[in-house]
Amino acid sequence: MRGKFITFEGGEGAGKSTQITFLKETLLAQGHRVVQTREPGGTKNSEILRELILHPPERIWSSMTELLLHLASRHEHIENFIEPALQDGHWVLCDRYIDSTIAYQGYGKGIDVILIRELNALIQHDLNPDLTFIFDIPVEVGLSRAQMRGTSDTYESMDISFHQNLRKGFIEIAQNDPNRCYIVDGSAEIDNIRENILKKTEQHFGL
Ligand code: Z5A
Repeated sequence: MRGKFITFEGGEGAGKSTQITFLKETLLAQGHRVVQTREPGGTKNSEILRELILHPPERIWSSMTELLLHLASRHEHIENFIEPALQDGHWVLCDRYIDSTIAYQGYGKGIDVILIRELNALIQHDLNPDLTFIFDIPVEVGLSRAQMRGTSDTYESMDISFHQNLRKGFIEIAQNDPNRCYIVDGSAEIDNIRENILKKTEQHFGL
């Protein structure tokens, strides 16, 4: 049987990586086959693109180049990891996917969202997530969590209005697709978020 595809989305430091690991462990303990992955990245080739995107060697990418690099990374990831894993019956839990492209390159960098969706359709085909958790958190809280990690990338150094636009973008994406997207309060206690996500997953898939 084909596996399920769940994505985790949101701004910086919202707690996605923490929760994706919890959900993976719970699903594995329930006897499901589960793989965890991320974008940009997820395959050896895509991880090389990730490094280029997040740490440009010379100066920041033009917005269009950056968009195309994200799409190239996704195409590799879908063809060589996500789609084969789903066909093999694995649940695929993915840290970021198309909604990040709409939020970061569209709402954040100002590229036309319709154009992004059209270009993405060329490489994504019909592979839409079955369920998406969108983590919402005040920008200052998320950024301070991310900064405490001590590493920085091209997005974390953008100004506050960029991050506010992202937050707005993610909320609008969720509101426009309520059957797929579920908003998670990223500022809640870690254990509460974990229970909430598990409950929603069980409800959504009738587990
Ligand atoms: N990007 C893009 O522009 N376009 C695209 O199409 C795609 C991506 C796919 C990837 O970075 C970047 O690529 C991303 C968007 C862009 N922007 N950036 N930067 P990334 O994957 O390396 O970074 P990230 O996704 O933002 O990860 P993050 O900053 O690590 O955030 P997180 O995974 O959501 O959070 P976390 O690591 O689980 O938690 C952060 C810290 O907070 C950590 O110390 C936790 O212990 C703590 N934490 C977590 N939850 C809580 C709660 N509930 N309370 C208190 N503390 C907590």
